[in-house]
Amino acid sequence: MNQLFQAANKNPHKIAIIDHNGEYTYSQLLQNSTKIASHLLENSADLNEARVAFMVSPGFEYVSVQWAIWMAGGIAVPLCISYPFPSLKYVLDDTAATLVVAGHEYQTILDPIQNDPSVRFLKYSDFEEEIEIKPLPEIDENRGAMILYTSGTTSLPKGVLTTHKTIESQISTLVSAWAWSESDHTVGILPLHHVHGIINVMSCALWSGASIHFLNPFDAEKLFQIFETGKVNVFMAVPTIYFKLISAFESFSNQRKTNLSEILNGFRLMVSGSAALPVSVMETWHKISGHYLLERYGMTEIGMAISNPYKGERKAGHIGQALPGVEIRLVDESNNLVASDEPGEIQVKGPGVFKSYWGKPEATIKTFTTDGWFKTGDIAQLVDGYYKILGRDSIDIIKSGGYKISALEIEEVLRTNSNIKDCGVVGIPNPEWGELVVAALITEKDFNLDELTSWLKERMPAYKIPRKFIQLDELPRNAMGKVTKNELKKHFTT
Ligand code: MCA
Ligand code: AMP
Repeated sequence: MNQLFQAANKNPHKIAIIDHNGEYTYSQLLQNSTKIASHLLENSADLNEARVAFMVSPGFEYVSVQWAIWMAGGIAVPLCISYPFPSLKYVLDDTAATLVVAGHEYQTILDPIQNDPSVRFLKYSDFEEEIEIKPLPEIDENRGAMILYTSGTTSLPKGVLTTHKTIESQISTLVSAWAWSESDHTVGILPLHHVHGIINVMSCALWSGASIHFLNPFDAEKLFQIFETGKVNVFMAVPTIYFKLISAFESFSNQRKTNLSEILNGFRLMVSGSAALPVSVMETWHKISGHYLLERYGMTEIGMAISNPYKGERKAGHIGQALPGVEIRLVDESNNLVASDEPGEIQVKGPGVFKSYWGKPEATIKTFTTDGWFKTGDIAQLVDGYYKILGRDSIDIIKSGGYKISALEIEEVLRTNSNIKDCGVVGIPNPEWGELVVAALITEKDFNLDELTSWLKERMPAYKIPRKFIQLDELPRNAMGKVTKNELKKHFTT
């Protein structure tokens, strides 16, 4: 990640990060990261791709630890700060993380692994101790750098391994396509265990010598107050956040609305992605801010692949064209190219594509064609030179609040409840969340649904928990006995 650190060196006195503790320059960031790298290295010269899981506050602490892991030759495994322990444990076990870093807010939840002999457990406060700065290892750009977890068509999330080179390519492509510069000032509100928050917002800003103001957790009122300081000029979010911002904006006084609209109008760039941007949201946001949101398309496995133009027409309901350096093709079920106006699966090739699913060689092989195209599972059509997403090939993948959620994963957890005999989870359209996760249950007779949500909260993050439950006598099935999810969805719309 040398280019990222070199860029930081160019602007030593510039403010890199603003968070709940204060402001930090690029020089402070580099110094702190180097010091933490020495702590991580301890007696070794190179972490040699050891997985370092870290659960620290979004802001200066997060970036310092992430950069330190990269400097010391480890693979960064960011843990979601809202996960309950079983979800964290899954990631720790799956990556076989040998180092775990905990910010002080997260020490209690990680308590159960403090005495695990296979793990070196470090508190963020340990890094405050003085240490002799150690020489940093030379890191080949093809070495592993990060593992992010993504849900898919299998029941358990898969770790997506990217290299230093992949990440640099993902960042530099966006920096140039969206004209990032050191005069930019953005806000970090997205979770830092996914590409959108890590690459598109945080790393692009830092690569460019810009400033990033972290706000955690997301809060529409607090975000508008940051906008009202007049410093922000670049903003990126998922459609749900734009929906929430519109609702908040509508409750403001006319004077505040006028003032905010003027401020928003002065932004250089506003981007939406991670899920389909409803045309109505795009239009309402345009009325508020004067901006047509730049919608783009990406995936954990590929970074960003398709984008509406920075300069040029941004089409509502469309994701744009291939980004420079990214090859895109649309194919049918036999991997043959479709006719130019026909729908097909998006397949991607390019330097931003991930290396492998961590520890899952068969899944990795299955997700690429024999000639090296990554199969996204998203169906699109090229309409007047702009790609348009039509849907996904699997009904078991749900997008809610910008998060990708596996229906199968939730079903598997539900089935471990002794009162649930069977279940079916689906996503139903919802204007705020994109899709809402809902579940049909076949339960024991006296089962009390009220306690189910708190039971689930101990087992999965809030965003995966079904928001509606219905009880059925049986699930709709086809002749083969498979649950027909399209039929099941109808039970929630009536
Ligand atoms: C939370 N709640 C929900 C959901 N999530 N209700 C329905 N559906 C959901 N999905 C409920 C909570 O349980 C709670 O309810 C209430 O909403 C507030 O919860 P909270 O967690 O505070 O929600 P929030 O902070 O308002 O969260 C909304 C959010 C968040 C900020 C939009 O979902 C978010 O950060 N999404 C971004 C995800 C993301 O970055 N995805 C990128 C991955 P109660 O009060 O009743 O308990 S995709 C990616 O990286 C690719 C590469 C790409 O293309 O970008
Ligand atoms: P994730 O695996 O969490 O990285 O989510 C990637 C998925 O999000 C893609 O495969 C798409 O299904 C979806 N996605 C991302 N951007 C968009 C977009 N602009 N429009 C529609 N779907 C999108």
